[in-house]
Amino acid sequence: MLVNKRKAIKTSYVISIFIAFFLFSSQELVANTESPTVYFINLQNDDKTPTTFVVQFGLKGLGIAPAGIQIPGTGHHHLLIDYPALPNLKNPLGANDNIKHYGKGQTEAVLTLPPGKHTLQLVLGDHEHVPLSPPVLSEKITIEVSQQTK
Ligand SMILES: [Cu+2]
Repeated sequence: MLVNKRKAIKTSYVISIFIAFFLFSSQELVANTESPTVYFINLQNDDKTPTTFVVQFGLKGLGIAPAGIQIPGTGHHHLLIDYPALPNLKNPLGANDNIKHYGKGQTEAVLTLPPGKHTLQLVLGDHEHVPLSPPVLSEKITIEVSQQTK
């Protein structure tokens, strides 16, 4: 009888370890499946900036790799400046005044923009500059740039 009781305790102990392990691993799963996010660290919507200013790029849930280097779960930053809507997210992003590539893996940039309102949005692209699928886009923010006063 005592042996059976001990066996029952041992079994329930083993079961609770399994349950704890299962709970732990399912929490890990939740953490890993949280969708990646890209965001501006030092700017938010309606901020005012001088004509030359620093923009810091934040990224959660993915890594940064330079353009041309293919590592799963990584990409590099692209900044859309005054881009009317969204570029075609299936093709490599172009490079012009409205789309800046940070293909060395930069996580910040110094911008100089003319006074007035401008929109900024981050897009993470893969080693070939193609936006990730599903897309990893920041909020599109509007900033007001004004001439520095001395
Ligand atoms: Cu690129």
